[in-house]
Amino acid sequence: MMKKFAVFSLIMLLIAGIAYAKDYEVKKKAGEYDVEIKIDKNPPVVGDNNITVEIKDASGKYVTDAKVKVEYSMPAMPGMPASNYKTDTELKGYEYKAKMNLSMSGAWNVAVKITRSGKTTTVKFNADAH
Ligand SMILES: [Cu+2]
Repeated sequence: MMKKFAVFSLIMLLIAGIAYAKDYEVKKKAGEYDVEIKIDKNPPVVGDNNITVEIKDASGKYVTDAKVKVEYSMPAMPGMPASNYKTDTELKGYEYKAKMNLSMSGAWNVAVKITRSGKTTTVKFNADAH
């Protein structure tokens, strides 16, 4: 009985693992929010990447009245000045969507800025573009 359950769990984990592998995902707690960020390319690519942000408040409800911006940058490196980009997101249902154009391969610093009632909460993560 236990063994069967263990095998079943392992299979479910494998399926979940495969399902998760398709998007680049970042889940973070930021202030009072649970933020889930997905990039449709995994790994992110040089060129256009679609980024989706989902925000839930402390009670688990989707937040749809925030202003969400995505900033992405790469520090200066030999032969390349620092690059800084900023884009607004558009709310579709409960997902904030934007397009990120990564101009070169390497490590990008991404900051998702959530502004609501005059207060800004930032979620930072790295995206390694290939
Ligand atoms: Cu660079």
